[in-house]
Amino acid sequence: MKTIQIYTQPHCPYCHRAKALLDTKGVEYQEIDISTNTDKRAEMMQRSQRRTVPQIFINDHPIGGSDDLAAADKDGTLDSMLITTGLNKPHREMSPALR
Ligand SMILES: N[C@@H](CCC(=O)N[C@@H](CS)C(=O)NCC(=O)O)C(=O)O
Repeated sequence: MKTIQIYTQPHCPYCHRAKALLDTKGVEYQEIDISTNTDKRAEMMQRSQRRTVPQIFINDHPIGGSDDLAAADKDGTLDSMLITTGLNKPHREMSPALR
């Protein structure tokens, strides 16, 4: 399944910034709060080889943190990745009224 995953903690400004950027793209993402889940924290560190939040993955590909996501947005890499993966178009059931 094509997914965007973001590991976060509450009260983390970088996490809020990264999620706000993803929200501007209109994409859906899975948020994984590691604040109360040591298994998920270990999973994040193992996958990213980093210990800070947020950590973002697009189709299992490690993007990095909020600054990395912003840099990828600025240079166009993020948009290309979302288009290539088809993640820029969330599949939603069309309302019968619109069919
Ligand atoms: N440059 C990183 C900074 C991330 C960062 O500093 N996150 C804080 C929480 S807001 C953190 O994980 N601090 C714990 C630590 O530094 O070990 C980014 O853009 O994601």
